[in-house]
Amino acid sequence: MKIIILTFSLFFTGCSTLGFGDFNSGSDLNNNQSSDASGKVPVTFTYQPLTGGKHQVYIAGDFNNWSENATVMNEDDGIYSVTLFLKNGKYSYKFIVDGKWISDDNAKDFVDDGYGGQNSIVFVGNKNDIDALRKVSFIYKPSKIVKEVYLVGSMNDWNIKANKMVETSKGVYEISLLLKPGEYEYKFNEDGMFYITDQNAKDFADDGFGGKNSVLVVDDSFDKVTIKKGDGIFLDYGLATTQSLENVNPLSPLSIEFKAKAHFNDVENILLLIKGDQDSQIYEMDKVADDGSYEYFQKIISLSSEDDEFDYCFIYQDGSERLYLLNELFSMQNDESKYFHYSKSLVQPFFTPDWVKNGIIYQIFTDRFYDGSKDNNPDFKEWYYEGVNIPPKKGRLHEKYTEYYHFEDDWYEYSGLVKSPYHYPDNEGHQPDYNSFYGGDIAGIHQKLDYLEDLGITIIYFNPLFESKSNHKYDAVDYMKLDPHFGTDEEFKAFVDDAHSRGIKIILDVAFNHTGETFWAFQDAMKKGPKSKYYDWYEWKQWPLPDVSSMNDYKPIDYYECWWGHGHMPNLNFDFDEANPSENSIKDINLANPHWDVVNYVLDVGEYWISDMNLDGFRLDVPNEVPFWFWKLFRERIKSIKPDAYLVGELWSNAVDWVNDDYFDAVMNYAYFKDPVMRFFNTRQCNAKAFDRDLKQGLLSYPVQATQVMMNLIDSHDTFRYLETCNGDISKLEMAVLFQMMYVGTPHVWYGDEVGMMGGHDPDCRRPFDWNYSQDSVKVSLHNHYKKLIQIRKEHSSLRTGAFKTLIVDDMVYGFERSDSESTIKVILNNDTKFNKIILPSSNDLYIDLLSGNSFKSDNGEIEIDMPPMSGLILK
Ligand SMILES: [Ca+2]
Ligand SMILES: [Ca+2]
Ligand SMILES: [Ca+2]
Ligand SMILES: [Ca+2]
Repeated sequence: MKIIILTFSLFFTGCSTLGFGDFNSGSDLNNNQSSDASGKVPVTFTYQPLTGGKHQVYIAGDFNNWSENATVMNEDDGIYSVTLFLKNGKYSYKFIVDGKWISDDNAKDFVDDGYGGQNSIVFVGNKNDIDALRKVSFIYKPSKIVKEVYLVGSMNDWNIKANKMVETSKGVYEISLLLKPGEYEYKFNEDGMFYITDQNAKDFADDGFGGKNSVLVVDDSFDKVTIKKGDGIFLDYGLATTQSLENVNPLSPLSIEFKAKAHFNDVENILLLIKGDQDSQIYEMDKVADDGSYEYFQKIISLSSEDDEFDYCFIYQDGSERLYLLNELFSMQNDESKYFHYSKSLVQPFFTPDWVKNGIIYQIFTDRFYDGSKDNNPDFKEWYYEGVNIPPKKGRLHEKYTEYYHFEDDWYEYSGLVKSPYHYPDNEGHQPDYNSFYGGDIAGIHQKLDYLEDLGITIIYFNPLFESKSNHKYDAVDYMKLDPHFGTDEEFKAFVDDAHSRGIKIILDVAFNHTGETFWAFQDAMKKGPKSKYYDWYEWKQWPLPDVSSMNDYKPIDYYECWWGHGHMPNLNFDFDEANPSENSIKDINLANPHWDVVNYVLDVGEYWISDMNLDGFRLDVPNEVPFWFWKLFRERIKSIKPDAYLVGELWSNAVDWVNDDYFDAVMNYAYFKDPVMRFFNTRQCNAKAFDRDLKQGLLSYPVQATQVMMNLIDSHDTFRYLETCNGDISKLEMAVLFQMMYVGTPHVWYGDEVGMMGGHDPDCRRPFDWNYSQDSVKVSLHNHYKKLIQIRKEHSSLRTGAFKTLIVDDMVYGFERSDSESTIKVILNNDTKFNKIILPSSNDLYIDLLSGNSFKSDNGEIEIDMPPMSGLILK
């Protein structure tokens, strides 16, 4: 057990991280010893077994190529040790005790070992020196003409837009980065679409998709960049100099947030200078957070009128020097003519909907939630099912390219979702099944509205509802038609009205990159060819199409642009001048040649669902595959009809380019919610420190009003179910949900997670809802856990829109605080397999745990709590 003591007096202003553990110096690494002629110093590693008797102990690490048996540790008086001669540097290692790999608990630092555990780290020499950033340059010469090139890799969490390379000479792209020593995997990305391996790399690794990542080891051979506070030297590398939401963000018409960032530990403070008509005001900015790479400063200024205008700049101070952040440049000289200018017309306010800040989202895949009406179940009589609604003869499978659309009579029979018994064998198994239907519908969801309301849901997010051939409906026959097997327009409108009357809003998933092959415009083009009015709604490469039945290697993408090569999802042509995918990267509509028939039609589709069907927002499918300029028009149209509509993009990595007043209110928060949650709570590949760092990157990347409406999901229709990944360990899900309901951003529940549903790769994660859950006490208890946490969130505005502050990052213990003028709540999560004792200084005499109802009394100004493994506290 570990004792974790919380000392409030040690907080910085705003967010900070603290963690105290009982670190004993077991393996005593004396780094002050003099080095020998080869520059190596002796380093002694020690291991003390927990149990007596003889053991076989080895050490494996970077220094011996992780050999299992090269370096033996010898026993003396029950302690095993070995002394190695190592050059200055950073080394990972583990002990191997009787064949078992274990980390050295007494190490000063740890790193994920990639297998769910941790390697211990030893620094030989000066840690700051070893860990100093290095200047690393990347060069890439594309083999064809491209518009943009990005460096994408582990250095930027595979964020596609983080590091754009600059064309330094014709056809040659370069970028220099400051990187910590370590190993990085990366690729180059052309035009936001094509990933290219750097063939000039010294090493390669499998990329998990059948290709190779390039590998770069950043070590002593790269130039060191030392960052120091108080030395009068500034590092402005990588800091933005243009006016954007990242540095000026109106929180309300009269309250303007200014933000600036500096490299970690580089500057003493940052000032905000506001130049008025007569005199200038200088404000010291508050340091509000750091993420290990940067420090973030903030100052909120109140205006006297929303029409106020003024010039401003930021002043970085370090030692006796000042550095001015001016419009488009950093300068050691003050230059008033280059100040930024604030006016309400230049800095468009970006407001996100309050109902989303206060909401709980529930995502429904309609065919699989509840079958409320047998009358509308699919009978496959539509023209597009002709020839694909006949089962193969007994004992046979379908030929390639043929499908069998069918109905499953048994709601709980989902084996076909893993392996279709009807499909042509592909590779070793059978293809999964997107063509089987269970009959779920709007009537069913309407009948279960009480269930959702009781759970505490306030927003329903529907996967597409358009008439479509498949069960997932991402292949629309008609964007303006509700699938008749889901219900009639009247049924749907009545459902929406009833939901609204209960305070439940509705958002719809829309896929505008591609239609179905059954879509009327595509059908017309297929029938009439280039003579069709709609032929150019798509991008053709060859016409006519071949006779598929006589081909063995038909690839639709050789004939027309389609989504990821899927011929039944042809891509719409938004821009006459540019082909898919390069039409997507254009932001300025003046640089595009819009296909107005397509554009206006799709805008009308948005209007239809938001107006005629009275919905409240959209989830935008693959928005990075549709032009930026289109989304700007889309936002304008939708917000002109419903100013508080919610627009949320499906973007899996950092999406700062998209989250602003031009495009989306938020994104599905895979990058800064789901991924860290999986690593900390589910696969347990990271500790609280890394978890906190990943969360902070999200909180600090986006404006606060966007972080409050991020769709914080644990699962979706595109992922394995959380419980599948952790083999049904409910306690791991309970911990994640506890965190989710207390954290910044709108909690999202994928239908059925709340009753412990399992399921792997889609479509297996889309199994029919388990309505038998009520007969299983474990599932009922999980359901109640969700319900209780949702209630607690609803009762405390601090959990929805309050400030966030980290309290504890200690190995697997994580604690944070949410606060506003109404309440302060401390959440402590012992995500550990052992007991931990938490000691809180008691500013309160009494804390109540809102989850269990237990109270904790102060004793001598402290409150001591023994936390069982895998448990959480919500202290008020
Ligand atoms: Ca400095
Ligand atoms: Ca039905
Ligand atoms: Ca085009
Ligand atoms: Ca596209």
